[in-house]
Amino acid sequence: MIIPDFSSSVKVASLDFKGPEDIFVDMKAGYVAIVGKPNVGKSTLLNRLIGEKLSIITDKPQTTRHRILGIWTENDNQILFIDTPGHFKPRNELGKAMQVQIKNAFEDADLVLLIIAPPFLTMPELILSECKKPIILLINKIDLILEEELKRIKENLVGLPFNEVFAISALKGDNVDKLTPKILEYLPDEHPLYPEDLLSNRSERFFIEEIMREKVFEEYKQEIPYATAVKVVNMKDGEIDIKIFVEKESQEGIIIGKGGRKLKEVGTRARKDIENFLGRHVYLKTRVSVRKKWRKKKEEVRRFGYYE
Ligand SMILES: Nc1nc2c(ncn2[C@@H]2O[C@H](COP(=O)(O)OP(=O)(O)OP(=O)(O)O)[C@@H](O)[C@H]2O)c(=O)[nH]1
Ligand SMILES: [Mg+2]
Repeated sequence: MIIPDFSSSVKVASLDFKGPEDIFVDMKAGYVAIVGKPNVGKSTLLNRLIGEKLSIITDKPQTTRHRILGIWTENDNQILFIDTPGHFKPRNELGKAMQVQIKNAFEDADLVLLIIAPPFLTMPELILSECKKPIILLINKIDLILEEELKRIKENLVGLPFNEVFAISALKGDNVDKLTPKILEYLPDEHPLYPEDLLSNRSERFFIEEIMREKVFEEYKQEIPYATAVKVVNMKDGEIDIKIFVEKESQEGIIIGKGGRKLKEVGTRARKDIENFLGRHVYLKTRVSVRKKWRKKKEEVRRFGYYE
């Protein structure tokens, strides 16, 4: 990762230099955490703000498991959006790790975007009590909310500690363009922290694993997506070895399907998206492996990279 060194340009400007606060007076940069319950549209919003698919999106809750940085840069201003897992009560070590990611995102953030959306239009009390940063409330999925209902929701917000409220549709784009100018008002005077052409700090490997996980979430039902973790075990000369980990032998069978047909189908769909993402052809080799009750074991959860 390259972080630009601005020290030489500061020296050039030293004739008019009055104090440290003058240095970056025309520049804004900072971290903005996107938080809310599962499935409210956090990742959809991140992707729309950045204009690229960085975070995977499915119609199932608890899709996102990591903090995912999306870098927005315009006219020397930089917003570092952090997509987070949904806020829920954890039932295993994976769930706990996901909740730690939210806590860390809060700590890093200069501003929080708290999203609510139907059918979860109640306030996530826990987030409100834990968050000490300015909060912009986003009422998402307005394409699914009747005008009357929206009016009622807004009336119920009186007295709650929000700095701003926007009603948006992350999916359709309604009002999303109004967010960035408002967000910049809450960020410190600071120079860009990342090169302006960078969109994320995540590796190719990470995105490949996430694309495969998205296909697993889309293709399998019930407990299977949740019991699955994906790792790229090798990447060389256009050949990618991927391992899909599950918790039980019975799940291994379901993933593979009769005669290996299901896994082949999932692999093909993942390969197409991976090729699209990388902009080149790849050969994908996918295997399935059992890691008994990995979600209950802190060490396993850590090994899969969910504690960062
Ligand atoms: N109708 C409608 N659907 C939306 C909107 N925003 C997101 N969705 C849908 O809501 C579902 C969940 O979206 P995600 O972006 O994955 O939600 P999330 O909050 O990141 O979910 P987790 O990662 O599981 O916490 C997907 O099916 C999206 O297409 C919206 O503005 N309108
Ligand atoms: Mg998400």
